[in-house]
Amino acid sequence: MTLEALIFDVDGTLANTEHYGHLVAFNEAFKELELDWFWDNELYSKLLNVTGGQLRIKYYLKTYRSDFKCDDIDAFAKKIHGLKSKIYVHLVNTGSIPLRTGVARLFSEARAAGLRLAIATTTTPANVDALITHTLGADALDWFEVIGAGNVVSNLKPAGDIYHYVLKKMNIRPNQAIVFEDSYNGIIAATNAELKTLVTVNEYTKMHKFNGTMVVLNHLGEPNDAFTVLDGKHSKYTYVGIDYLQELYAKYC
Ligand code: XBP
Ligand code: MG
Repeated sequence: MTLEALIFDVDGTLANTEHYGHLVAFNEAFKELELDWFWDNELYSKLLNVTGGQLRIKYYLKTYRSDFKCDDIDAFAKKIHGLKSKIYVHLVNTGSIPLRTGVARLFSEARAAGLRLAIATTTTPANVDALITHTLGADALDWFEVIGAGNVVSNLKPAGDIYHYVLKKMNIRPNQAIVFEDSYNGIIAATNAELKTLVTVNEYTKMHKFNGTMVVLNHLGEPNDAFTVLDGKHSKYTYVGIDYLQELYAKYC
């Protein structure tokens, strides 16, 4: 078997979307709807254990606002989420959310090497489209053979469904791909689909437990900005390029 494809999570992996995008947009939506709710970083870090914005809102209501009265919680969460998604896309389109270190370079190297690219995320599809086109260019969506996003599957991460969906669409086996993730839920999802992961942590996930991953890094690195290995074996490489991925692939996949 040879390395055929790279599959990327979006939130927290391609960009720090949670901090600069989702959290800001949730709070802005609460304000516009005149709700006296405010999610600070500490609370959001806990709420992130629940994937999917609508499920996160419902979890918050159940856990922290049990006094809140509402006839139809599902419809209310949907309304808040709809507004939040619009605000999020606006934030992306006004340049509030840059890509993380090494992401644009790796895409470019992977394309030059003929690797197939895909996305596997639980976020709303419009969010992915906005982030990719705003940060990488209008034609960049075409770089991805499959964009598995949102509720295209019924069970969000940590279920493996989104990864099974992407593998099926690409017609490849788990041992032909490497996954890029940032969170515990993401690792579990990929592992449930028998995929091997390279993790780049962020402020919300650096304390997560990552069992069974190939390597955990602080970011993908650049030729002039070395990554730090947080868990896993060191090698001669200091940034994630195709040669480093081939080394990991030969060792773990
Ligand atoms: C991302 C998520 C998403 C976003 C919000 O998880 O959990 O729910 O926080 O997106 P992952 P929506 O990175 O593992 O895919 O509000 O559009 O659901
Ligand atoms: Mg993520």
